[in-house]
Amino acid sequence: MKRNLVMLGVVAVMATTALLGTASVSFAQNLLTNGDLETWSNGIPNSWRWYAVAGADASITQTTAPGTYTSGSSGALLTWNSSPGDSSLDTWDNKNIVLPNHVYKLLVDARYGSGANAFNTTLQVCDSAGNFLRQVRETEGAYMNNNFQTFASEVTMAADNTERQLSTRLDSLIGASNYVDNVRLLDVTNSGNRMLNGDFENSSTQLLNWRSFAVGGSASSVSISHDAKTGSNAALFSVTAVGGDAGLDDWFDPVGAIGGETLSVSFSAKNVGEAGKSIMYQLLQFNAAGTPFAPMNFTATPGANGYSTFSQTYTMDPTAVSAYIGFRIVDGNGAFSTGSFLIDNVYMGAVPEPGSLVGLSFGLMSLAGFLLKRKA
Ligand SMILES: [Ca+2]
Ligand SMILES: [Ca+2]
Repeated sequence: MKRNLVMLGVVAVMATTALLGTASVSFAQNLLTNGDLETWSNGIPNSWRWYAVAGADASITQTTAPGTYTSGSSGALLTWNSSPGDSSLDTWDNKNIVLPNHVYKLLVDARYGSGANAFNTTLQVCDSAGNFLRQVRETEGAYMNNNFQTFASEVTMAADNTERQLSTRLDSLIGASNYVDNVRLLDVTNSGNRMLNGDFENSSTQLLNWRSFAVGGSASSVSISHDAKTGSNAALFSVTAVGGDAGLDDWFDPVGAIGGETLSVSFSAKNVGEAGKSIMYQLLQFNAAGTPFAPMNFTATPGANGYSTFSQTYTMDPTAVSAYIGFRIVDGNGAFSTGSFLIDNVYMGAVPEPGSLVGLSFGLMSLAGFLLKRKA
């Protein structure tokens, strides 16, 4: 989960589903054939390629025992013994045709098997003839444990016609084995949440791609709470000492953005600490060189009795390729402060998060700005 990869145009999001009021949202469909690893032939999941070359000592096994898969009735155990060579489970022979200026999100369920803590997911970007151009590679080894977690990444295709195919690749390449299942490649350009793990449901114990930080004498903590707005998990973010900046953000994996588009941004939060404190949330976009544009700061003041939802629209510069959101805690004067908040359902996408469509379906477009005030 490295920022330089993101600057190449990485993005990811969870698919959302909803049918609310008179508005319907089309769900992003899995573009992968047999992404759930249910059908196999000759020891290989159909539509996938397994290869081990140049001396690589690696193997793949269909798994059906409880706890070794997350969808249907089977998954795969991928084993890489320490050796030279190259090996992976991938879709190189069955690449997905993709569209220019579209954002694609990869989701992979994986858990530790044995050996080293090493596991990588890669989106390989190819031209229309299938020639390799570049890749977005996420190293997830540090997050692996004995429970399945969902690892996410994202890529934005170039605006011209040069990038037209994607291959999905899973590997570790060193002495490690991992269980994998339920691999999904979603087009999140026009629907779906582009945030990676915006609902904090991808792991019951870790924040995964979220970053928490405290500098200049500040102290903060972040953990998974089960007092959630939706699903089972939310982020509990607390600042216990103030000296400099402290925040919770998606710095390592900002969402993929398309120049000139307007993104819908929303999140839910609850004050579980000192009264009178607010969340300052910052929106920031970057160009292809990784240069940030001027940040936009907004203040939200959730109450202590239940979650409140805040939303905003965010228009991209014509040269922007990614968009960031970060949360800080401030006092009534807008200064960095101690405090404690639960945050859930962080959403950035081309259309409002499905829950907001109730308002849209009745013409209440003013949802954006609801309970928000622009910080001077
Ligand atoms: Ca499965
Ligand atoms: Ca949640």
